[in-house]
Amino acid sequence: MNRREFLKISAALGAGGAMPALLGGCAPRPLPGAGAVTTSPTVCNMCFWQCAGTLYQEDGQAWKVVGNPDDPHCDGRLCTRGSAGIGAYSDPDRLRQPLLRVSEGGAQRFEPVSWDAALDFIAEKMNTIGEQYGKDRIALFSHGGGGKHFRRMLQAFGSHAYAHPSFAQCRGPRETAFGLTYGEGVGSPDRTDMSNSRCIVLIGSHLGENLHNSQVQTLIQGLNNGATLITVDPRFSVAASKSKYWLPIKPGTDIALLLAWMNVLINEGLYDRDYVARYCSGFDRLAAHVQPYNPEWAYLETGLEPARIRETARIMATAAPATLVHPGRHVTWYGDDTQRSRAIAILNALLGSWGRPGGFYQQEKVALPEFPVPQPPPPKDDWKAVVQGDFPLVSTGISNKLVEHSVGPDAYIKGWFVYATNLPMTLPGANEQIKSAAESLDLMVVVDTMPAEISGYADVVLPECTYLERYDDLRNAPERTPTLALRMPAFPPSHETKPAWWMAKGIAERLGLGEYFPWQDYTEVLEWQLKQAGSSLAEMQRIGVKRYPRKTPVYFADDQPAEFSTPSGRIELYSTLLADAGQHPLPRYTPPERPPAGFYHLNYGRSPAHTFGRTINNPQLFELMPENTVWVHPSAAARLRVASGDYVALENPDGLRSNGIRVRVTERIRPDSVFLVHGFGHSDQRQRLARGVGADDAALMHNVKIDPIMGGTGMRASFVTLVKREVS
Ligand SMILES: Nc1nc2c(c(=O)[nH]1)N[C@H]1C(S)=C(S)[C@@H](COP(=O)(O)OP(=O)(O)OC[C@H]3O[C@@H](n4cnc5c(=O)[nH]c(N)nc54)[C@H](O)[C@@H]3O)O[C@H]1N2
Ligand SMILES: Nc1nc2c(c(=O)[nH]1)N[C@H]1C(S)=C(S)[C@@H](COP(=O)(O)OP(=O)(O)OC[C@H]3O[C@@H](n4cnc5c(=O)[nH]c(N)nc54)[C@H](O)[C@@H]3O)O[C@H]1N2
Ligand code: SF4
Ligand SMILES: [Mo]
Repeated sequence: MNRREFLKISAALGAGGAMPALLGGCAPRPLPGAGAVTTSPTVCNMCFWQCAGTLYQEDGQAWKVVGNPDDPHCDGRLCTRGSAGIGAYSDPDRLRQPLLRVSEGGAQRFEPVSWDAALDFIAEKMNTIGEQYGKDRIALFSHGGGGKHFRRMLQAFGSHAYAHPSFAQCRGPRETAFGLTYGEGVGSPDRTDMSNSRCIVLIGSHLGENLHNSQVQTLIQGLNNGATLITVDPRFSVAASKSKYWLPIKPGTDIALLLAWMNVLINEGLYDRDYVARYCSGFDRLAAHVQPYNPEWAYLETGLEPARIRETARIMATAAPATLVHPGRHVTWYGDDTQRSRAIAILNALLGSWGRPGGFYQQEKVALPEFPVPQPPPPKDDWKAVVQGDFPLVSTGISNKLVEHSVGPDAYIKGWFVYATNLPMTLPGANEQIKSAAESLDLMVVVDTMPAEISGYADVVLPECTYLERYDDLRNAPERTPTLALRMPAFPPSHETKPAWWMAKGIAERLGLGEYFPWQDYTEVLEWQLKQAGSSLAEMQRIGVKRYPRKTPVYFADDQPAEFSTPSGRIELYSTLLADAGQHPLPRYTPPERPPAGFYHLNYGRSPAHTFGRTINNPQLFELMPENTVWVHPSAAARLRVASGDYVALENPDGLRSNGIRVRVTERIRPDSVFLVHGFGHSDQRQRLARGVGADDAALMHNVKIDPIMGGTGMRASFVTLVKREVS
């Protein structure tokens, strides 16, 4: 028997009650506004944009959540998913109490246990791992603020290994590339100044479907002010439909286009000479490097007309420096992603847009000290040298490398804490590896609000209360206007759920590390911090969002030298760090693999109605979009003999098949590709709305390309075909 078999436990555990009623399962109420209304501030956690909002209750019942008008992340408006936050709170399938894996008579199952029993078990296992292998062998995977508390607890114990999927499965190549070029990354929220742009170039960023709130709003402001929109996307995206130029590029060939654009700007003398002379290094080498890559060469790679490439380059130059070539966000595509992101960073430098109005502005946070706690002891070992030594330019954890180093009896990593990330649907094609890791690990703790797939592998599942039921850290994101925002509980925690800080503190105390959590309640931390920032918890509970005056300029000042944290102190068009590391110091184009006969590029993206897989079971959002469809071009549909509405499975070249998914025949996708929205195809039976509906793109990925510079997982090099099936 497996040491840790995947438990598809019955819906009776961790969930309960009747089948969820749609629309949040709220009891019927009289007309809204007729009862006693109370409000409390919150920060939305339906995605990671973290918009500040206000939760309304009427006669003690959840009513609605709306945006805070003072908040620069949302400007008073929440998106579809944010407006459905109450559905996450009222979802009847939520985890309700701690669960412990038990074996009885050869069978494994989860047993609901008390918090004491769950935390005692974890502390005991950690100590055993510490004695047997060393205290540095437990890794944390985390996505979201609450992971911070587990990180502190693990560091105090001696374990520093840590990764979040928003690096190696998302923004890593971009942050690495901009870091190499400008000495700093783009950050979150992205520092794009689109409301002031005169030209905006979107390279696969499908803003409008990607619904990062203020970013979509500033794009619309830019367009209303007359900005020209150029969208490069193999699919006719929502953004493409708003564009003056849609460039339906052959998948995976963007670097060829970017090199050709640089070629035109340099050879026609359209780049910002003054900016380049003032701030950049390596221009001559770049100019020589791009000579072979003219638009005629790029045409053969990208399928885009040379005249179109020249015309769009000239439009960018005319609008510069108020031209934003958007850096994208989820950029782990073909494995050469740091090179593509470097090309985007360099193109922006040639246009002079970094630090200029309409390009990239400079962000500022509120000076908010951390609550004083002891420093953890220094790590015994350099875990990065063990786990990701092949990627010396990367200081962040690489989640896929941590998983690799958790498989087998000799693995370095012996225990996992997984906070708010559903690894089986997040790491591409990694299901077998996660299964093997689960078999070899001595401890797996999953902290989630929902019975996500990863919890099926856990020894212990810890149920967190939702964001509407807890305090978290103050939001202090870098912004145009430094701003603090408060998340506070509107409701007491449902069932036996608890906030992350409480769990981490409980484990630390059992390990004799209570001094790292020197408070009884997290409000003590918030109160102390707010006092340092000239506010108070009472004030923030009233206003939710507080703006502070800026201390630094929003853009580069013409009369002051700008400084860059690169080895040369300048914007590095030619990257000395890449050269020293044996990587290509100037952007290098690698032609992508093309699909084998009968197969199609597997393209995927977002829908405005959902965030990854985390909202599919949300009753309000499920009603809006209960399944994904696979987009197929009419010519491909004719070849495959499928029509809109047909029920098919997707099959990859290894013969792996998805759940059933419906076909949508549309001219909006190229004949060589199919497209689906990521996040569907849940298998855990405890998510009663989401289970079994739609297809999961992550499971189908068979050709994951590792970026040689930052180690991330390129997810766009996989292929699928369609297999007809009957409706089940
Ligand atoms: N195939 C494929 N893979 C992808 C992507 C893709 O498009 N396709 N996108 C990539 C990108 S851009 C990213 S950023 C990552 C995202 O990857 P993840 O962060 O893993 O995203 P989710 O799948 O939504 O998993 C989030 C988990 O957090 C839980 N959760 C939600 N709220 C809370 C909370 O308040 N507390 C706790 N403890 N848990 C909570 C949810 O129930 C869910 O199980 O995935 C990457 N992987
Ligand atoms: N509603 C909603 N919004 C979200 C999220 C969500 O889950 N739901 N997730 C958020 C997160 S964490 C992230 S990282 C972002 C991700 O959002 P983005 O960074 O905007 O987009 P990607 O997912 O990388 O790209 C999807 C687009 O790339 C196109 N594309 C595919 N292949 C190619 C190619 O070879 N070249 C070019 N030029 N384009 C190509 C696809 O057709 C699609 O339109 O979205 C964020 N916003
Ligand atoms: S963009 Fe939407 S889901 Fe994301 S934090 Fe803002 S309101 Fe919430
Ligand atoms: Mo992401």
